[in-house]
Amino acid sequence: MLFHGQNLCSLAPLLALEIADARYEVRLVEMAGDRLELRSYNPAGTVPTMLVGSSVLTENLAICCFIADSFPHSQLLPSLPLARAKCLAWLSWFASSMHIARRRGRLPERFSDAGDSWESIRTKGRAEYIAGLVKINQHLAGGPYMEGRSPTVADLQALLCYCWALIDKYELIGLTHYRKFVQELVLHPPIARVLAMDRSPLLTNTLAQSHAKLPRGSVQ
Ligand SMILES: N[C@@H](CCC(=O)N[C@@H](CS)C(=O)NCC(=O)O)C(=O)O
Repeated sequence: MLFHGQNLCSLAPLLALEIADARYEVRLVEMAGDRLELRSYNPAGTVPTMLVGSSVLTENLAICCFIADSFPHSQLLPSLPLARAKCLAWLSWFASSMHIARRRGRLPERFSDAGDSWESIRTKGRAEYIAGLVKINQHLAGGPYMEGRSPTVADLQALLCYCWALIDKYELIGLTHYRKFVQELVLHPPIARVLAMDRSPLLTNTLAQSHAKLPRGSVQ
């Protein structure tokens, strides 16, 4: 079972489960609430958190790799060592750079107790996020995907970051390769199903709405 928060970073493993055609349950977490059930498994109360038998798995990178390795037919992680390492390099970069830049832009109080530094933390976080979007756009010029000829977990992270860019109202004009990549990915039926469940802004301006039916994973 996967604990997921709407339009949060748990979107990436949720997409991976649906693409892999896995049987799974998803527990939608109200992040503004007490998250008691989630905290009983993961005291930090963060998503994604995944229950695998009697084990509790945390950390986006680890969960995405676990899903990819559990369903090799999905090809969500390349099997050749170099391609796999490049994919992992992207995952690591997303986790340590993009996710943190977004947090600095939205929650500067997590980085300093000094209120007079928050505006500066926020501004720098947003600048780093937009620089990251530009880097992804440039990389995708050599597309069609972040790595290889079929979607991998690195592409799910790129999709997530575009979703956040829409939510956080970044200026996306000029990111033509990135936009084309997103418009193509959201047409994949498993991706469209999950985005519909999440009421994702990624669907608003795309053709993917017509592909969107609820995912097979039961939502509780
Ligand atoms: N290092 C963790 C970070 C997980 C994380 O912070 N998730 C956010 C949502 S994107 C969360 O649950 N935030 C709630 C909180 O920090 O209270 C990972 O990569 O999975």
